[in-house]
Amino acid sequence: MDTDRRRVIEIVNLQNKWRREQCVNLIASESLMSPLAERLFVSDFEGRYNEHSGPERHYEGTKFSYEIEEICNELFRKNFITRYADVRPISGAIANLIIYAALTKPGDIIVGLGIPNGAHISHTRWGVAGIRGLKNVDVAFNVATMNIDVDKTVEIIKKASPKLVMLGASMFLFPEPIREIKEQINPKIKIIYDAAHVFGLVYNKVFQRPFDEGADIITSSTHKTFQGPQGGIIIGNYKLLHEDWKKIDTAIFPGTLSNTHIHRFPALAITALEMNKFGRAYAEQVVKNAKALGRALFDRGFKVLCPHLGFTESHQLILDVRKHGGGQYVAKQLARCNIICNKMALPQDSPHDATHNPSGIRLGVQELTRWGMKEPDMATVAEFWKRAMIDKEPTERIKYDIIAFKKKFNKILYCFNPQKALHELEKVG
Ligand code: DSN
Repeated sequence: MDTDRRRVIEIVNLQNKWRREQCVNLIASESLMSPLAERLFVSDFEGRYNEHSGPERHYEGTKFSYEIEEICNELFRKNFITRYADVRPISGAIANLIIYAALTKPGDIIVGLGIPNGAHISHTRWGVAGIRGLKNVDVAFNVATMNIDVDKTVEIIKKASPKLVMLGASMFLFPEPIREIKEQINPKIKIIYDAAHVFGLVYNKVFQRPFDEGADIITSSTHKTFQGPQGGIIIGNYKLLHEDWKKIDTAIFPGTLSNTHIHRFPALAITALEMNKFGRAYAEQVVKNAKALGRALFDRGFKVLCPHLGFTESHQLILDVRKHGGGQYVAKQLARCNIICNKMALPQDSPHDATHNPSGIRLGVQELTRWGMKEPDMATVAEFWKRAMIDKEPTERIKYDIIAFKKKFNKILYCFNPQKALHELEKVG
């Protein structure tokens, strides 16, 4: 028993030291909360319930739970200039399930990107869309631009008559043609924009403006480029009919969720407030860093997709690494050097290759940006890649240099001064 207890504590310490102090973290879906958000993540809210439909609450003891939830909702309503925001979904996939429960019936069709083109699993029959009994039809995808082919996709939508079009993706380099699609399809078909990967960029208005461009609803997680606690959110366009928002409210509770994990709301509110103050500079630097890393890897001989388009307009880069042994091999080899990233299926991969050793690697620079890295540091990261995958230097030597490199970046930026904020917290306490 004692051994297990010691090991649990040790594991947490090892994880903190390894991933925070010794690694170059490049997984595009991960995040790093600010010190203040992290400090507020654990509280009494952790063990409490606050089930409700609209204002009708089913438990007592919820006056502060209600207030913190409303502070969060209001921060997002203000940012997206709408009456409709709900932070209760506990993840991005659950946010999508809620939309399906509210706005579709089993047997309905949805159109999405499709797994080979980078769709999130929850937009497909293999994920929560399948649990709702939906059938997914894929858009037409232009591999040269890594984006949706509008004309062919409009044809597909007209033929399939879907209830919803699910935009947004897990492989997400460029703004999607929301406006062009919206203008050409039946206005009754709702466009849902799953912003999960780019939410921190969208929130700070450096990627695309989904509502201005015609999306009816945004679903998202709150923990990728928006570097808050893990969770989900649904935001409605101000033009959405109130009766549709009511259906979503009912689909949240009692439809899909019981408890809503209240303890994440203080951290979520702090992250939104930090984004309001520092987010624009952060988001702009994320995109600059992604482009700089793309250029630096390309110049060192790596096949980074879309050089003719500046590689990316988001936090992500996609590399075709077939000549280096495939995505699975490369990701594992880099991990031996403490460079953490993930394999990625590319549109041309067969289903077998996609799940075993796909052609691609996906990178995201949001965490490196948060640690204060800028464009010249991206060249250093690319050099580590080259040493690992082209020069094939011993992994231990590269790891040693990466640990030394990471030591220079030991403060989380684009957030409230933690000492000052925590001091204030003690006074408030
Ligand atoms: N599957 C995650 C990713 O894109 O990494 C998102 O849920």
